[in-house]
Amino acid sequence: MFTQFHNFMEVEYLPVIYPSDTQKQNAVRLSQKTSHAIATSLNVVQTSHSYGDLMLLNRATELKLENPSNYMVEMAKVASLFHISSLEAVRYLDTFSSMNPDSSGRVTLHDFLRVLRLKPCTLSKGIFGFIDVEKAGSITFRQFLFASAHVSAQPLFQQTCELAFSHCDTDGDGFISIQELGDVLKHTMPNSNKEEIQGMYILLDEDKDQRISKVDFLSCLRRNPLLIPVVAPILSPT
Ligand SMILES: [Ca+2]
Ligand SMILES: [Ca+2]
Repeated sequence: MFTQFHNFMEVEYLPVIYPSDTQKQNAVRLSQKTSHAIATSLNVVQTSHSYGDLMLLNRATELKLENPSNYMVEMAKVASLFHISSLEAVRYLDTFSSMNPDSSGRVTLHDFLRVLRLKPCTLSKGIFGFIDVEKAGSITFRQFLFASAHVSAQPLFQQTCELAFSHCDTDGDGFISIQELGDVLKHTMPNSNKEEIQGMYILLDEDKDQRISKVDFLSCLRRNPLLIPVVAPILSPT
């Protein structure tokens, strides 16, 4: 463009947008009205992309994912639906990226299970099926993010995680031993072998000090809320 002798451009002044009484109280509504006016003038669809999408795009590029634009999710909408921050969305992208998405940004059951240290069983396939709303046999980042954020946005999520910890720590010493974890997985993922239990143990031990504290446990579930049914079997009193 700058090698041309002449460049022509057109400037269109949009009408001034005045906030209504409601919009004076709510800046978000005013911004929606303004962005609608801009989108209409440009003859484009108004979307909910925000700076968070740029963060996701940049992270996808850093992670060398093919077609990084596959990982934009209209972050403003996601944030208002599930109250998650852009940083949390970027963390979910890091996890999703380790599931080896293909060039169209889709992840298979096999890679999903590998990263979450799950074995193929009724429960783990059910979790995947919960994300795979289109029943396509593979999931996108948007679906993974929506499902994870939906679970962690449940009002009782934090309380359920804390109860799950107490339930797992049967001897009450403040840590979950591999034996205690094995007892829980026996119910949720029957016939888990030593290696599979060890895999879940390593995943839950966030600070890698060879023991699962409550902090490890809660932090791992915050980052991987889809694991809650695996570590929280029946919490009702027996
Ligand atoms: Ca214990
Ligand atoms: Ca630990």
